Amino acid sequence: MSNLHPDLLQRLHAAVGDAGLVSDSEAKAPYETDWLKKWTGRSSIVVRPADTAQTAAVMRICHETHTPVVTQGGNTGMSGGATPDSSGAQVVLSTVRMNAIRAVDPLNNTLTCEAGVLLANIQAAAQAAERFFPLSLGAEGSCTIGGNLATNAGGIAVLRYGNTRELALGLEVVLPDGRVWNGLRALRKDNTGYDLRDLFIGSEGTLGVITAAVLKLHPRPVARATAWVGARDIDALVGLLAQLRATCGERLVAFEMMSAESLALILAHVSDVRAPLAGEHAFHALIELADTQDDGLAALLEGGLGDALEQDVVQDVAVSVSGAQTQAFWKIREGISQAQMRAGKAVKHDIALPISAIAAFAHEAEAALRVAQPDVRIINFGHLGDGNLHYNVLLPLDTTPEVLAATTAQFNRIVHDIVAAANGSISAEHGVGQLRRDELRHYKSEVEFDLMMRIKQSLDPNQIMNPGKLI
Ligand code: FAD
Ligand code: 2HG
Ligand code: ZN
Repeated sequence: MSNLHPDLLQRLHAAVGDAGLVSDSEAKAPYETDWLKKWTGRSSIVVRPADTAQTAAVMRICHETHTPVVTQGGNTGMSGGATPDSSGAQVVLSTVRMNAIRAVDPLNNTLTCEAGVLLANIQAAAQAAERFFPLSLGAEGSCTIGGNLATNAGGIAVLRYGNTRELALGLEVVLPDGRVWNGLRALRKDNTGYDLRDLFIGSEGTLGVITAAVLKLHPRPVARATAWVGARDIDALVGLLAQLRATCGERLVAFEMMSAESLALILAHVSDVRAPLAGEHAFHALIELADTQDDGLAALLEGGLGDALEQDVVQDVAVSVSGAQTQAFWKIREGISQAQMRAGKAVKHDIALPISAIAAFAHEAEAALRVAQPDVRIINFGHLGDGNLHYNVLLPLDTTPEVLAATTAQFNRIVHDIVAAANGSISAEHGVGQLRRDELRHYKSEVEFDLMMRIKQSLDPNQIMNPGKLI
């Protein structure tokens, strides 16, 4: 702890007590490595405030002592945003102890909670009140709502309900200097000036610490119909998506896509999963409809997919006939991150494009990558319904850090240039973090970057919030 300001430890201890400090190296270790095991840093100390007042006290101290702070929720992020650097000078501020659901208001359809509440616990609290909180992602048992807000997480139901941003009404934020902004308003309309809430959503811990939020609840769907389909190419799936949107409207909740190579990877590396269709197909989709009443939802899906089969848009369809089969389909989809970790080192691209540009992108990117490396292993999957592809490239497990860095730089340029030319985004849902920080600088216009820098400078003049990330 040699880099610590002389009286920092004593002041932090006074602010959060014994239960709020982790200083032992072994106990700190889990906070210093990310879920992917891609980044490892070294913190000076881990601080775990119990509430907003303690968070404010910690931030005041860090502001006064110019101590850098890395906020961490569930540590499931995929861009290295919550990992401290290797200097040993950064404090990790963990929100794990701020885990209270403060209120559920079924009449207003809102839930107010602290930032460290696990996403799965919010879903359960909504369900207990006969309501529905639609944010859903593979890490929902470990990620926190604070992390979801800070990354503006997407997941599998964006098509119907939007990103985390669309699910938040109000925020409470501790600013870098320790002041508390109480924006915990449970309003659907509030045009009282600049939208500070939306500034903090997606700011990845670089502008302040989100300590609490008011979330929107939705009516609870009671009917669900799920299917797995196989198609010849991604173009066909884009066509099917348009057809199902037209016929199913708001009832189409999820349209997830994966290539044959992605499916093969999951089948090889995840236990207790089976191929959902008998034949071979170049592309697969997992499709789900849901509604608050069951007025023939399964028939609607079967009808739509039957038409697609007849028109030869898709070549095979399995409509789930039981809860167990539905779960089995989703287990395949949710195994993809684990499978990639087990099989190799992934160069991850988290891109968004207009859905109409997806097929052309996939063809162009594959051709360009194959010119660079003929046997390249493309793991193309993602949230096709939102135009969000995880267009990853898998390298062997024994790839050295030097080769990984060089290949990442080369493949980033190829993939991101094609994305930029189509007016897409190089950072769709996982956040920029440290993974895409330099890429962001490369692709943001001078004007956009300048505006971001001015915002950062005015909120965090001492540059203590998550240095080295995002900006
Ligand atoms: P962390 O990893 O702890 O932090 C992420 C970022 O948010 C960091 O920059 C951190 O500094 C900041 N932060 C955290 N809490 C706060 C706070 N209270 N105030 C201010 N800043 C804060 N993401 C998707 O979008 N869609 C998916 O489908 C998806 N699937 C996933 C599947 C798996 C198996 C895994 C492991 C991850 C997946 N993710 C997905 C990524 C990840 O779960 C999300 O980014 C999630 O929102 C991170 O939440 P967290 O609490 O773990 O945040
Ligand atoms: C998903 O959609 C997640 O499954 C993880 O966003 C993506 O592993 C990845 O690259
Ligand atoms: Zn995703």
